[in-house]
Amino acid sequence: MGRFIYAEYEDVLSGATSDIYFYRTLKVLEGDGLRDVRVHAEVTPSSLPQGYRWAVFAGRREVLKLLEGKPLDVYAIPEGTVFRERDHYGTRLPVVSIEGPYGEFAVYETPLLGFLSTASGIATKASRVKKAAGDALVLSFGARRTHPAVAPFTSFYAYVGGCDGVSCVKGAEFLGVKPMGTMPHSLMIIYRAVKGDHTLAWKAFDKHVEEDVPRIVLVDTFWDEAEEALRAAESLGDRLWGVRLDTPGSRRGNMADIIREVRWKLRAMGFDRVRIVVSGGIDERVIPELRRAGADAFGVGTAIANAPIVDYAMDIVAVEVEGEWRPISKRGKLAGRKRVFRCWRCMEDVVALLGEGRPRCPRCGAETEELTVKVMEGGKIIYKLKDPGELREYVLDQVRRLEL
Ligand code: PCP
Repeated sequence: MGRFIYAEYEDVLSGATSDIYFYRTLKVLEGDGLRDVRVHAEVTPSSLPQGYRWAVFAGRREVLKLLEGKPLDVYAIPEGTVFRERDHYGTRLPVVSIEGPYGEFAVYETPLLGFLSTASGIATKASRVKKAAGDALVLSFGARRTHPAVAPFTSFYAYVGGCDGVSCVKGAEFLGVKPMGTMPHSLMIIYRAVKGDHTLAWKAFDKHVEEDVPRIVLVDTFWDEAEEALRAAESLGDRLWGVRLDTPGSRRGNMADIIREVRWKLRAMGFDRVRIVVSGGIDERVIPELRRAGADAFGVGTAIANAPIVDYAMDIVAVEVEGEWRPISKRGKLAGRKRVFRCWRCMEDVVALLGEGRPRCPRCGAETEELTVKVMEGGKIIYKLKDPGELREYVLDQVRRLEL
């Protein structure tokens, strides 16, 4: 049957996932000895997903891996930076800029934009979900909702965006964290079929699974959630961390009321410390009401794994001719090499042309801080990549200060 239909690491690195018209462009330029014309190309957001006022810039580390070793200089804003599509004056933000012989990176425009648009989409959705959840736990359960080859990538950026944990084993490995999860309905069904009692699965989980794994048991497989939750609390006592509700769609009349009932029954019966984990169709819109109803944690799959992308475009905005950089761009784009500056007090950005002074914050007049940093010089990565935990904190710090 042969291998799965996906691109291997080497395929991406070789540019095999690129669009054919970049190869034809290279052929044309080579034909006229223009392959190594030095250009300055920038990546800017064309649009954010509908209703989004900001997005999380993500995927830069993959872009650096792609371009590493090529005679290129790369400038970019820090990964995890929360940004608006345009600065205070309406100029689109150059989140990444590449400078060097065009022939060295022409074919990488496709994978480069692919990395940035998907990672930013996932991280932004995760941060919106986490913002809605506040201090409630958000677990990324999306590995089954995306192509297995990118499940680790999806988990990585779900975590960077704000998820507190991921269920995907390989994703957790890339993150350097322990995978987190609960139990599937299949476990309950087997105990019911073979031993005649599905609640034995809770005991069996407690008996066989490592001590440091929180005991979160499923309480919606056969009976009413509130009844099963009480049984679980009585059955596992203090060893029970929480109960998971993944109520089937056909039974989800009013999920908030179901949670309220479970919460009340546990409270009335002296098990109020038992947490309620909810999964199935969860996103930032439904979380506030479920939180108010008593949910303590959320398992989120589809909403984050199939997050709408952040639509980026890459454009040449300057060409070096006889040793001089000439600003030039297509219609609709702004020519010239640029830098992004930010007033962290007002979370206001200003884009300036290279060589222009440091702008002042258009709101408070304070000096701004340059966000654009040189991250690659002559193909060598010159910037220490933040570890995922640090990145996550950087994202959450900014998101806490913004409205959804
Ligand atoms: C699914 C699984 C995922 C949840 C739902 C993600 O439950 O537990 O974590 O849902 P979402 O994509 O709507 O956000 P089931 O399909 O019932 O699977 P299982 O029995 O394995 O929990």
